[in-house]
Amino acid sequence: MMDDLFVSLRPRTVLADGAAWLPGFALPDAEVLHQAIANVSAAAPFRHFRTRMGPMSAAMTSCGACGWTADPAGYRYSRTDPMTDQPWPDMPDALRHLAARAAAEAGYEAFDPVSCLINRYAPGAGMGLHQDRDEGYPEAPVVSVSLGVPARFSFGGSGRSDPKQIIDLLDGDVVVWGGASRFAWHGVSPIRETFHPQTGAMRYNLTFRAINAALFRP
Ligand SMILES: O=C(O)CCC(=O)C(=O)O
Repeated sequence: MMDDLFVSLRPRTVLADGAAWLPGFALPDAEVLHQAIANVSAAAPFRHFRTRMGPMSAAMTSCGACGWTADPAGYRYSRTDPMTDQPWPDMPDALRHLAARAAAEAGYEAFDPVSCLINRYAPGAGMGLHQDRDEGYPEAPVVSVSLGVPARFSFGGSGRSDPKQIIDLLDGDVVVWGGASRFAWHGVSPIRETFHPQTGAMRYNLTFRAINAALFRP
């Protein structure tokens, strides 16, 4: 009841051509999402990838046919987890269906993600401004699901210095960007120290992507 009231106070918002913010969209699936995160991270543990710039502040894991990895040589999507040399855990159907429903709600029918990157942010962790441009599938949107403590999300245009909208993403919020916004610059400010009953001090974010299979590496 309170959830319904809260969601109705934060209406669905078009952020830009092709981009939508769906407050609370994933709340009904929260239990399933938390269980999926626990199952995936039991098989493919969260880790802080080391890039040329040093360790990333968000811990990451993936599920699906390919996962996102980084090392000092660069970023890529790989079929196997470099930590275990095993394929990434399967993407649970409930996650795939949630992502497809959110995409459809934002106007993208038949979204079929093959990769789900799961980020875990402790207080102080964030993600610098970037574009998602290595997927080789510009016609498919990115679907991003927030869980746990709030995050300040910056969403700009396809030019790095374009003006940014700053939105506070809460538990269960979903942002979808595709079409004219597919290459929008976006980032997450350092997470503030606060508390959520299901995640403690943590924020989780799941990003679903369709990726051109020709770009998968072993
Ligand atoms: O955590 C978020 O809200 C965004 C995550 C993100 O931008 C990414 O994984 O590329």
